[in-house]
Amino acid sequence: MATNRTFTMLKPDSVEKGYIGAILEKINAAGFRIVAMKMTHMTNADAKAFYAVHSERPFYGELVEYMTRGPVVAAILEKDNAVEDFRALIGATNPADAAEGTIRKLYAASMGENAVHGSDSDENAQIEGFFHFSGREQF
Ligand code: FUP
Repeated sequence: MATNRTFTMLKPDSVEKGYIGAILEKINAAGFRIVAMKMTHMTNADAKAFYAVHSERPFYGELVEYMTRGPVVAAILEKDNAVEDFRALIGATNPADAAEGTIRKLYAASMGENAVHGSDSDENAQIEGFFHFSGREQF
């Protein structure tokens, strides 16, 4: 499996506010190829599993509630240095700390509702990609 890939979700707030097109434009303009993409509404069990690493954190319940309140757009993206470059494109977790021009600076409301997800390692990109897409959807 190629490691020049990352996984993203345009989170429920982005979908609700009509930002899907604008965010995909930023992703395309930054040179990412969209390998796979779907709109999907995560169940409670899905969100709990996806964010299991945060299960002991105080914000876990709110995070699961937010991520299940509406559909997300899940996608696998390809580019040299995809994980790091995509993290740079989206900006800091808290939009108040995000650099000018980043997706979170432009489109995120708060730390809790921060518009987009980006994998934090090649290993997690692969795990998260397979969470949402079968192998044959990842060409
Ligand atoms: P990121 O990798 O930037 O998406 O951020 P994390 O994996 O650290 O956190 C995952 C999600 O948990 C964030 F997108 C938002 C939420 N979160 C909070 O709501 N409060 C926090 O203090 C940290 C994260």
